[in-house]
Amino acid sequence: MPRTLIVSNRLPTKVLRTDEGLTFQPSEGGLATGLGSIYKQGDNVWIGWPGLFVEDEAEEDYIRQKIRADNMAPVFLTEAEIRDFYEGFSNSTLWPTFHYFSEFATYEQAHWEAYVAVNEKFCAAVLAQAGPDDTIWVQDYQLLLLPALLRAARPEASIGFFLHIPFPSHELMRVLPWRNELLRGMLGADLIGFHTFGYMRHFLSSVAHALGLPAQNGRIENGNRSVRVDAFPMGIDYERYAAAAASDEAKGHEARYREALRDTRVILSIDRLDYTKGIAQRLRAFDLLLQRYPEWRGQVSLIMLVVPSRDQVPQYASLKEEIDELTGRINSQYRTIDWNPILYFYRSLPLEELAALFRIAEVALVTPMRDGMNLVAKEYVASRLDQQGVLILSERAGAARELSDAIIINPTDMGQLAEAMHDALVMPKEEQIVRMAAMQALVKRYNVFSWTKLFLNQLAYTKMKQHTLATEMLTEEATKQLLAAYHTAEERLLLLDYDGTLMAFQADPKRVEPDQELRLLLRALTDLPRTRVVIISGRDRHTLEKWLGHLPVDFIAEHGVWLRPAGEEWQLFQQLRNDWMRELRPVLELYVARTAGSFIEEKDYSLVWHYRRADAELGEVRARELLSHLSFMTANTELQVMEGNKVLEIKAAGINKGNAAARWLAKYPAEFVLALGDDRTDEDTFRALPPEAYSVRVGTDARSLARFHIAGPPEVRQLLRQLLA
Ligand code: GDG
Repeated sequence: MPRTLIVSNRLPTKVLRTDEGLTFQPSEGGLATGLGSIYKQGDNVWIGWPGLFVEDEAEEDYIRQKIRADNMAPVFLTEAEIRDFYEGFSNSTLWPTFHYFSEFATYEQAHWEAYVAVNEKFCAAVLAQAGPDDTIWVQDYQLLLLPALLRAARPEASIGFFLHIPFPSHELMRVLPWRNELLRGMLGADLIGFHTFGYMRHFLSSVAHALGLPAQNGRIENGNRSVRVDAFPMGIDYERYAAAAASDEAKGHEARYREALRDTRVILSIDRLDYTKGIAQRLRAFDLLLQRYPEWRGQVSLIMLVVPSRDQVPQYASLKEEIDELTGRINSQYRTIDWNPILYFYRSLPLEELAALFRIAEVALVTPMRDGMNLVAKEYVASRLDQQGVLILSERAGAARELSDAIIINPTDMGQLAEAMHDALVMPKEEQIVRMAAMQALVKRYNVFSWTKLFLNQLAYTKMKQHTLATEMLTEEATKQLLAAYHTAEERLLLLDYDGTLMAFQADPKRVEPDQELRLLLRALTDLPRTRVVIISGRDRHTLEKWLGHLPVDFIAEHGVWLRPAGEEWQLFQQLRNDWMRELRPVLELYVARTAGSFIEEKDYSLVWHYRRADAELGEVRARELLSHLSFMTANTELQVMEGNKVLEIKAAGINKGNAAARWLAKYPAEFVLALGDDRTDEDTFRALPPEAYSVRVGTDARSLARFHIAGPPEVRQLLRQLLA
């Protein structure tokens, strides 16, 4: 029975060292709740760090045993690993970079090495548990390398990855010396999830720029696997927050607060201490509110809960000082004997007190500079049982993509933020209710349980799709069968595509002249008895003739426009026209003018626009544009537009390698047929072949009509050499 394994840096339980020894506290984080129903089931397990340094093996064993009953398995980190992997690379390199605070990022080789080592450590811990068909769901930025490490060891496993923080623009990503390794690490997964479409777009763009892998419809072709990328905005356990807000305990706390505050109105903010949260900016905006609208003095208090975090890191310590100082200044400036502008708490509170704060706050300020999602915004919404209250939300929190009924602000625009607070305080109740009701419906429906289900279902679906679309690898065993069929056959036909199959791609298509090795190989193949070797290519006949004409091979050129059996003259497949070129060439020229690096190739009966050398992303965009432009211009004509590998080709409809291959087979029937090709145009060949033919797709994209696939031109040559043996 396949299992589901959850892997995250921290376990959903906190182990603390107290005077009474080690204590275990279940964590109430959103993720722990959301995945609770998954990891606690059957043999499933959650693997992660228990969150403290453990001195000896006896303690390790104790922890391991204690949490095993709750379906958890620990990964222990040394003090050096905590420093270099956790505080170092994770929190001082990735965290600032991914949140657009590059100026705070450090680039320490030693931290990187620790990051690699700890990801390997996690990999070993997962492998100790995982079977070949298990589903493994890796969480967050501390484990970006883990999917690929797992993939190498468990090629068949279903691996999901979810990033809880933003994925930044490639302009930030590219600053990291280890960007390619990080991206490749993530691509080990079958499904990669982000909170928003924006993060997903940034990721796809990074992958295209840094690794040169294109994506279509959120699918990246990576090696022999296609990786799905999608947005899964994480939700909360709505009922839990609604119930907490409705509890007698919360009501009791609220009554006490109300008594102390009398009729002062409350604006609330809750964050972990972090420079990404915009805490200081928020304080300045509150100061501005009191300056611009003196009538609020004595009337409104900001309750600011800051949860201690990472205070060993220098930036966090100085941020703490800044907040202390600002709060002190504002309070001392405006305070009266019976009113405090800011009620500042630097600690964490139990859930019921949090619920009481949510209840009492007429306005919630969630104004981070950057935030992957921000669950506090959703928790506030779930806690507003009377449907009143106003959420002020930063446009740079992932939550803003969903909660469009909040007052959305730019957190650096202090004036806008001050006005938003004023507007919120004077917003009519009816409007508050309309907005809050809409947000509640959304937060309730897209909750953390539906998030979990959606991700895991999508992962299962992605895996299933991979299986149904993928061709089988041409294994040693399959090669043996192929060779046996080849040796016993009376007549043998080899249909060989040229570019990408016999020769690797070059930036300049004119540079792909056959090398000595290939010429000798083809010569030897044509010397074989009862064997026809056909070069079936999209290239023009002149080039093929120049490069290979001296060999006794057959040619199918321009995707089947021209045919030439060895030793004979070129023949047209059928009568064709090319007067359309005059009209369409200027269109292609327009795209060349607009797309540096692209160019036109003119053949006898077709026109090709090449964009391999253009900027990867721009090339893809222009190709889409040109395709729709051309489909409009070629509607109701005899022409068709074909997409190849970084090319678009316009040619007569009905001319394709498949029709040419079929004709060839009719004329020269063979018992053994081997067809090798690497792109979409070769799929026509594969489709035209009888089922027993050996069709082999070359290259990293394994989705094909071919029966088998093989890695690349070197493997193709090796296979062909085996025919000579
Ligand atoms: C990452 C991303 C993304 C806070 N103070 C207290 C307390 N909390 C709880 C809140 C909330 C959680 O902590 C913080 O929510 P975040 O959304 O900031 O989550 P993180 O895990 O820190 O951050 C973030 C998230 O992952 C999920 O993908 O939204 O963008 O950075 O649940 O209520 N809880 C209690 N006392 C407190 O004093 N009990």
